[in-house]
Amino acid sequence: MIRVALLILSLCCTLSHAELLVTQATVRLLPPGVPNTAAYFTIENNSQHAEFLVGAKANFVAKAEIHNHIHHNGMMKMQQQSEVKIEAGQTLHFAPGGLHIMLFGLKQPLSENQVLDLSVQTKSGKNIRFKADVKSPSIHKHHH
Ligand SMILES: [Cu+2]
Repeated sequence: MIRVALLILSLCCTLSHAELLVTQATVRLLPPGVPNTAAYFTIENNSQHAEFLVGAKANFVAKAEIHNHIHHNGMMKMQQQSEVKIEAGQTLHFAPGGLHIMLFGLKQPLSENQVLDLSVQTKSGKNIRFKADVKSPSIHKHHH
């Protein structure tokens, strides 16, 4: 009886306190025929230690990479990131003009409000799966 109660208790708390929590995930909707797009989200590190994002996956594209925008000779350029550090307790925003998941080679056209499955991988071996809504870009533009 006690063991069952403990099991339920531990299950509930594991689920409600995800160590790495992804929220507000979106994939940018681009005009038909544009093969590449990007995903944005907020990620919270609720653990007691730093985590490193080392990769991304999405089965609706040929390839997904973690990118950031850097200033180079007065120009904005995108660069693939081999790892992105998230400090313990830190919330990191993947947003237009900064960090993003670059999505190369869409396998099928996207439509507004479609829900897509994505995941990010950490150096510690975690695979964090999340859902992203397809949204038209609003105020900010993301140049490629
Ligand atoms: Cu990019």
